[in-house]
Amino acid sequence: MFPRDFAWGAGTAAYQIEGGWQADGKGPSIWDTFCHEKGGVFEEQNGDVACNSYELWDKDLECIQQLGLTHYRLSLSWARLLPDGTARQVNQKGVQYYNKVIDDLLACSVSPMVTLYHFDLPQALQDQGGWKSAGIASLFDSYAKFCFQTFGDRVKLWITVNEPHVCAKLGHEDGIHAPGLKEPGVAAYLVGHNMLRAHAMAWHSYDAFYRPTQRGAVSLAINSDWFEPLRPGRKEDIAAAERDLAFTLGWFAWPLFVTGDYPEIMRSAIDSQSEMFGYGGASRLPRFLKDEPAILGTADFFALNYYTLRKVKAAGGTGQMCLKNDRDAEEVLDPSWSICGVSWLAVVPHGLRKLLKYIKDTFNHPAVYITENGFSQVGPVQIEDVQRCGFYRDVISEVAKAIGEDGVDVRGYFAWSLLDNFEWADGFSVRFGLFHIDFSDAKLSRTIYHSGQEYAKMIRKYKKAIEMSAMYSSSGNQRVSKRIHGRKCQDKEA
Ligand code: GBH
Repeated sequence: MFPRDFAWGAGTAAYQIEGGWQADGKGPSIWDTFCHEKGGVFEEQNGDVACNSYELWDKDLECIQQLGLTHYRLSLSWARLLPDGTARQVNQKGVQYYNKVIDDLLACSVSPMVTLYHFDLPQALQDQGGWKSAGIASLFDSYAKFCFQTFGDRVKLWITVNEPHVCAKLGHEDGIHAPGLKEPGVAAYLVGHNMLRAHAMAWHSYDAFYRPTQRGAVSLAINSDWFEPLRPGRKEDIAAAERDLAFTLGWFAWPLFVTGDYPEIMRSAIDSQSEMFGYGGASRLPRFLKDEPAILGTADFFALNYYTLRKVKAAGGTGQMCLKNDRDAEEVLDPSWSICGVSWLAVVPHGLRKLLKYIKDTFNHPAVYITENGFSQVGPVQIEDVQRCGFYRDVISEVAKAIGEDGVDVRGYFAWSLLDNFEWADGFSVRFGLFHIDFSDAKLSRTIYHSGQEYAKMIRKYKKAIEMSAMYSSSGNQRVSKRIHGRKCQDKEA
């Protein structure tokens, strides 16, 4: 079912794995500050050392090879490359580190997918207003150009910003992620807006200056659950599910893929709540300006982070002007779903297939990469993680159905995560890795979970099938080749 050149990957993010928080001239990021200020993270843990991938990259590479990945998704630490966030001063040691990572991957026939921003703004830029300030977009653009220039000869898949929704809401509304701001109902929309502007500027820079020679692709990673009405016959629940989709997926996908502006459902909900609360002035949801680079069409593929499904019913206001109140949807977990580790993560693999179909139908059949999907463990370590093995089998078969039966153009799947790592506000207590790390042991040795072996097995099986089909087609046996190739091949023949 999986097409030739399908990307089998796993992902990580700089702050979650690298450590070396002030090694070799790296500048501080907002996560360094957030963790060191205490109070925001489980047991006051921090990413000062994390998996120490800054020093143990060779070990990570062994893990990647052991899985047989074709792709590896990593993020660059902005403050490791540009300590004060600007290109005025480049940290060559940082450049060397990522050059080595990228070169080593390519030498092992693994393609890098590189995220420019995964939650870790240089503190120096936060001090100037961070993502709330309009000027951040051109600062990000300069950083992006620096990265395209430096690494783009070898990196062909780029993610500008990871999960703007999470940065906006958790970082600026709830205050549970860095920079820890709690400015409900206003800051998150502004931050999301500036992230879209930053992304679009970087995409236009790539398109004009780098694409002609580098020939890569650039997108922004959107996280979304799949939402279903709790009572499918009830109009108000259907509307609540639509609102939820608009406020998560639509918030970023509508501007990029549909209209160049936010979904109308979202704007009208926000504006009518503003009126209710007597909030004067301009809409809390900013408008894109005509004289700025266009947003529409600035995603070369759809990058989706999917974790779970929610059933939704109409909520009734919270009494406070905030995102939750604007969304006005109450999310319910079906008691029949098992919960893995964290409270928000119900195991519902079929939600991914439904979301993929929705993306195909709504956003004009884009190429899709599933840039994150995973399953966590909390409590006693289980190396024999039977449940997670089943999860990966199930979710990958849902992806196969999305491709084979629904005709979604899925180009790749990235498990989250390669390693157990620093899980943001949950510290090291929540483990998403395909490899286990004992963080109390100074060696930080990596041990494969059974689910890692299971994933490796699936990748091997895929590679075998591709190899066989190549053999058959070169010997002219079309019928067998057709069976192995699946839909893609039939399409080509038709
Ligand atoms: C991803 O976000 C991140 O990109 C990645 O860095 C992270 O390690 C991974 O997920 C696993 O969490 O705490 O109840 O307010 C996934 C999307 C959205 C899922 C926010 C958790 C928090 C719910 N996340 N959500 S709550």
